[in-house]
Amino acid sequence: MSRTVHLIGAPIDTGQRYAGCMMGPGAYRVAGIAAAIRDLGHEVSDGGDVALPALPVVACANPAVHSLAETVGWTDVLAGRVAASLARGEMPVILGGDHSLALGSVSGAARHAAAAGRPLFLLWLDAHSDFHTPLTTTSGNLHGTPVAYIAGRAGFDAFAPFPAPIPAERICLYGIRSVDPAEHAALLQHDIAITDMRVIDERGIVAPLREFLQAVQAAGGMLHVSLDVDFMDPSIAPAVGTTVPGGATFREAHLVMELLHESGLVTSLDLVELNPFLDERGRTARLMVDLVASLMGRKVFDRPTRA
Ligand code: HAR
Ligand code: MN
Ligand code: MN
Ligand code: MN
Repeated sequence: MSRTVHLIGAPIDTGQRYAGCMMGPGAYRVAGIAAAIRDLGHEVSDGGDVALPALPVVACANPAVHSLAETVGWTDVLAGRVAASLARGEMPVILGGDHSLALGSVSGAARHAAAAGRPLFLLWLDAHSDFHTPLTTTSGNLHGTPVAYIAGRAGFDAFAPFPAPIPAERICLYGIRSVDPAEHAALLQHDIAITDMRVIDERGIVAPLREFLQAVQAAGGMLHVSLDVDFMDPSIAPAVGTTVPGGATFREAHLVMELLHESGLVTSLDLVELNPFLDERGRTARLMVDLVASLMGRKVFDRPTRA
């Protein structure tokens, strides 16, 4: 199926403390993301990079939190851009930028899904659960909070209320291997299914994902995929500030993307946490572009689609 893909650059690095994610959109463009998608028969437009609006005046009771006003500003502008792209019938692909951008991109997807009367599902491919609220984070890094915002947890007073919070059973955290104690307690209360690396080791990378995709399909849902560079093992994806050993291998990551392609269900995509300043001769940027190509239909050998 041929798609119309809309690239949205999100040069955001205020969600954490390593400078460099702001160069992510440029690195994806240099690595040839538009051509890679176009070569697969899709249309691609590039909306350029979003700009930070005038900062709102906001406050948070947790003194550890930093860059709150910037994060609220990015969230507002990205939500609008993603919702507008979906309303045009496009598949928005957000070129990050750290994971705080998902506060905005998923807000935009949720706003559109609510208007379209369709349930929104979320696949979170990440080493981290990102389930802190601004009140529970000890690092103060808001890239560790988007899943909590999306699930409708309290503590996000500085932000616009999340449009139609996603119920726990429509959220799938995949590849998880770093969860803080406060996140762990909250996840248990929210009953979100966690496919952590232990589950993937036991069951393989395919079975849990197929189950989730079948649920999306059965509900006629939209599917937002948020791909964090640290979903992959740092040995193949070193360009990230928060490396955690034991991540997905090269083939596991591609297989996830190939299954997503076959499902035909993905309606929007984030590429997050790439820090080109930490890369080795562009290999992580090129891996991410190749993964996007797999998600958009690149195959080594084109056999008829499996039943
Ligand atoms: N849980 C830790 C914190 O809140 C680490 C969060 C890291 N998040 C990302 N995105 N790198 O997944 O600081
Ligand atoms: Mn993340
Ligand atoms: Mn992560
Ligand atoms: Mn709940």
